[in-house]
Formats: sequence, structure tokens, C-alpha cells
Amino acid sequence: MKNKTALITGINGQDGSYLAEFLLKKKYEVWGTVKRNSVAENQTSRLNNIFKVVKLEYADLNDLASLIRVIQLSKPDEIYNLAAQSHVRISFDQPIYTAKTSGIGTLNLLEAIKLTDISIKMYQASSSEMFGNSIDHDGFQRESTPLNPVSPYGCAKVFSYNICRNYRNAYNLFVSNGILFNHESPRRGSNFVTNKVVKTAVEIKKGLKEKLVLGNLDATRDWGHAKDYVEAMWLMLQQDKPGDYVCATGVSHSVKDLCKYVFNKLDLNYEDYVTTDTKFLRAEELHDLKGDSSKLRKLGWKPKYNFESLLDDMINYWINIHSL
Ligand code: NAP
Ligand code: F7E
Repeated sequence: MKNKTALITGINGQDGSYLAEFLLKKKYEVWGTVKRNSVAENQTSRLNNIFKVVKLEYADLNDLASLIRVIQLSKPDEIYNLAAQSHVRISFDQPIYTAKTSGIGTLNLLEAIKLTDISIKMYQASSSEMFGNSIDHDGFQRESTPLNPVSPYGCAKVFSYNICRNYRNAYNLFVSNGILFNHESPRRGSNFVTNKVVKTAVEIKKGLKEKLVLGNLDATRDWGHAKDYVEAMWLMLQQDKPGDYVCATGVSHSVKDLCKYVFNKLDLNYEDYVTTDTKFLRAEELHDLKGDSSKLRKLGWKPKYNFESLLDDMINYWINIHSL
């Protein structure tokens, strides 16, 4: 039987790079899109291990023609739509760009599939940010929890989620939404809170920095490891029917807990180093996230990492970088 072909939009992002490695191990032919950047060298740094074996093409979610071109060229069995303006606080600075890329961009991709080959299976990177501050009585968010987004990013992702369901029903496309809760790794952008805390704490330990300045320390998040979560993306597309699935660890911690754990591991007291600045607050805050992923677990998914082993992986990465 012919090996499968996958196309990953946003392949050079955190999840795209891990998903590409995972699919290559499963013998897929892997194609990916990158968008034009003036500094080409840094752009593919997360793909260093696999640069020679993945096929990269320029495309932008805002450019329908580029999406059609790359689909016609790669002829994928599966498309993983991971491209997005994915930073929630920055979505308040660039709301229109975020809505275009993380919202309308998904519609462009659905149209590209509809115009080329409706047998392609598509994964949509939906997000727990879509729930906003909706919480079920037992303290969890799940597939049935009302969507009540509190950021331009969350609003754009709700549009994408809904338009995927609409195309699934209207045109019989195989489109599945993974409603993923926060997932992190050493490859996480360093302006997301986990990597910012770990990187700066290690720099403080090495005497390279004196302070860590954060925003809301009381927010809680359900943090998992990106390596576990890309397996869930693949699993969703191996089902007979498309569907929507929450992916989460089911355990949440506050930003303060995160600081405490990371600084303790480095034999430091976070209270001596962490200060706050309102510039890191959002115009509207999402306070608490904790996901119930029972539906996905029935397909056989189970995370290997927990909060502590995720952070240990990130701490070890930054310690090794700084000892080079
Ligand atoms: P990421 O590291 O920010 O990667 C996003 C990717 O999208 C990058 O490759 C980026 O390219 C690309 N991109 C941005 N704008 C684009 C455009 N207009 N056209 C084409 N490509 C574009 O994000 P991630 O953490 O890997 O997340 C992957 C997806 O899952 C995103 O859709 C995100 O919103 C969603 N998600 C993430 C989480 C999480 O906790 N990580 C949770 C739920 C959902 P450049 O790097 O060149 O800008
Ligand atoms: O913030 C608080 C902040 O930016 C987490 C994206 O992948 O997950 C991610 O969105 C929490 C928030 O992630 C700082 O207020 C405090 O409560 O790491 P974050 P996020 O906003 O939850 C969802 C599921 C996605 O889909 C998104 O794409 O940490 N926080 N102080 C801070 N956050 C940042 N970034 N920087 C701070 O200084």
C-alpha cells in the first residue's frame, strides 16, 4: 500500500515541528507550508532535525491561490491546519490580522479543499481559548461547554471551529476539530508564559538576569506536553467519522504554582525574583482552564507527560543551552 501524504500548515511552529517528526516515523511523506520572512535562517530552526526530509513550500492562509497551489502540488491524504496568529495577548494588538489569519484563513483552506479534492481529511487546530470563562458545574470544560470567547484570538478560533462543522455537514468534508488545551515544550515560543518562566529562571540561576516580570499570576491553565498532543491530532484523523475532541491533561495549576515549581527546582525562591507589570495583562482575562478529555481517551489517547515532567524537560533544555 502507498505511504500516506500529509500537508501541515505552520510546520515550522511548535506543534508543526513535532507533528512532522511523528508522521515521518509513521512513514508519511510530509509537506509543510512556511510563510515568507525576511530572516529565512531562523524561520526553520525547529525543523533542523528533519529539514532534509520534509518538503517545504511557501504559502499563507490569507492567500487562497497559494493554498490551492500547494494542495495541487502535494496531493495530500491529510491536511493539518496548524497555522495561526497564536498569541492571545498579541491578538488584542492585532485583532484584524488575527481574525483574518486564525479565522478567515481556515475558510480559505476549506475552500481550497472543496475546489481541489473533497476526499482530503482535515484537522483544525481549535483551542480551549474558545470557552472563555464558561465552566461546567464540576469545574471542567468539555465538548458540550458553551463557547464564550474573551479575546480576538478566541473569537477567530470560534469562527474556524464553526465553519469547519458547517463544511463537514454541508459538503460532507472529513474535518475534525481538536479542542486543545495549553501544550508546551522546549520549542514553545519564549513569549508564552511557561517558556518565559523557565528560560528566565535558568538565566537568573546563571547570573545572566536579575528579575522575571509577569502579568496575572492567579490565572490557572491545564498544561500538557506538545509531543503528546500531536499524537491526538493524528488519532482524530484515523477515525471512520470526523468529530470534535477536547485534548487536555485534566489537571490545572496557577502561574504562581508554575513559578514556584521552576524556581524550587533551581534552588531559588520565586518570591525573591518575580515582579508584575500591567503591560502583560490582557484587556479581558480568561481566568481558569481545566479540560475533560474523556471522549478522546476512549479512542486510546493518554498523555505520557504531566505538569512536573513537562517542566523538567523544559528546564533541562534551557540548562543545556546555557552550558554550551
Ligand atoms: P506557533 O508555534 O505560534 O505556530 C504557528 C505557525 O503558524 C507558525 O509556523 C507560523 O509561521 C504560522 N503562521 C502564522 N501566520 C500564518 C499565516 N498567515 N499563514 C501561514 N502560516 C502562518 O503555534 P503552536 O503552538 O504550534 O500551535 C499550533 C496551532 O494550534 C495554532 O493554530 C494555535 O492557535 C493552535 N493551538 C495551540 C495551542 C497551544 O497551547 N500551543 C492550544 C490550542 C490551539 P511563523 O513562525 O513564520 O510566523
Ligand atoms: O498565557 C498568564 C496569562 O500566553 C497563559 C496559546 O497557545 O494557549 C495559549 O494561550 C497564562 C495567561 O497562553 C504572563 O495571562 C502571566 O493567563 O502562555 P500564555 P494562553 O494565553 O493561555 C491557548 C490554549 C491557545 O490556543 C493559544 O494559542 O499566563 N501570564 N504573565 C502570562 N502570559 C504571558 N504570555 N506572558 C506573561 O508575562
